[in-house]
Amino acid sequence: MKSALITGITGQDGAYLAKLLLNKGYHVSGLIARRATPTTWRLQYLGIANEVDLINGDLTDLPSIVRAMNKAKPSEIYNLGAQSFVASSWQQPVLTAQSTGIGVLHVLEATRLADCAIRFYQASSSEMFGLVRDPIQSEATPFYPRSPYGVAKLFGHWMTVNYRESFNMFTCSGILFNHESPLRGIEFVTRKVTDAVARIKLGQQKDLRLGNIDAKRDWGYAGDYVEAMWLMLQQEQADDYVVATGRCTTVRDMCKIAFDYVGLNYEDYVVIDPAYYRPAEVDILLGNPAKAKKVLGWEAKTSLHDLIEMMLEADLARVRAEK
Ligand code: NAP
Ligand code: G4F
Repeated sequence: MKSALITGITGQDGAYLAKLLLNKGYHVSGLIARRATPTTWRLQYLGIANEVDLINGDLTDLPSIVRAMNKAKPSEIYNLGAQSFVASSWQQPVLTAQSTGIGVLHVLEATRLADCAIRFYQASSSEMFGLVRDPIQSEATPFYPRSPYGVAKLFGHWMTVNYRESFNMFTCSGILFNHESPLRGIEFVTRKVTDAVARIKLGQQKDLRLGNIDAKRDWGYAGDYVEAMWLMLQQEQADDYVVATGRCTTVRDMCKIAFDYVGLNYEDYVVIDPAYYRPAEVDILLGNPAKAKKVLGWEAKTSLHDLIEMMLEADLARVRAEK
């Protein structure tokens, strides 16, 4: 039986990936950081909380990762754990550098110490393109990060490449563009919008305060994207891949899709609040997933309309259940 260790198993992608791997017959372990309140709600939502082995540890604590590796004995490791909210990375740059950047090195080192044959996946990010150097970003596009988060991800990305080239390890970096789902954290813009639209529709909220609604993102569905992660580790050669839909939309138009779905006009509810502007913005991200399609046979299946509808239905159900 194949065995996988997932860091960040309590996050959006960790939960979907755990479900995918369980369905493929893997034994799945996950590194879980100690928190004061439970963090397994996503695993419960997907009905898999009792099917995975949760091992205590923290990305900033190398010995805990070494212990987790010894316990899980994985053939594949997926490093998804990170401080992943870009806006927070200006408020907590050191914590972000330690978990999102140095944390990658900890997991790579723990892998090298345990067994160089273990296959390693790193959750890299389109945020590394930042102030974009090409209108459509591919694996060949130079990086120009615009946030402490982007800088930390870039460190993790190059460490992943370096361990492949230095130690001949099977290390892959997935450069994933934004991907969302009903399990997305509430502070990210798509989920902030779908939660607010549900609350406004059901009479529990009056308006929706947003920052830069002219920003453009290439949004896909997390359930599609975890398949690309798994496919990368099943190839003969380790490599890096852009994972994206190849289409981008403004935050404004994404809001319109969400409000239209419940029969409301977004212009009546959206209030621009400069408190949500970022010190340095990434104005546009648009990925070219041609290599992932050619080599992995992967392509995004879910349209932005279908994704927003899926998220809205889940948020409408949640808000109704709160009543
Ligand atoms: P997420 O929902 O924010 O999940 C992050 C996970 O990391 C959570 O399980 C969190 O644990 C864990 N974590 C944070 N700090 C940790 C630490 N010090 N030690 C151990 N675990 C820690 O993020 P996501 O959307 O699933 O994204 C997964 C990965 O892909 C992240 O690395 C993210 O940066 C990257 N990424 C995401 C996207 C996207 O659009 N979603 C795009 C590109 C790259 P708690 O539950 O305890 O907080
Ligand atoms: O949803 P966001 O916070 O996602 P962002 O910053 O693009 O980062 C996400 O995608 C990255 C991949 O490119 C991941 F690596 C990262 O971990 C994360 O998952 O913001 C999207 C856009 C930004 O331009 C932001 O300025 O929406 C704009 N925005 C406008 N008003 C807002 C808001 N974002 C948030 N979170 N909240 C607002 O009120």
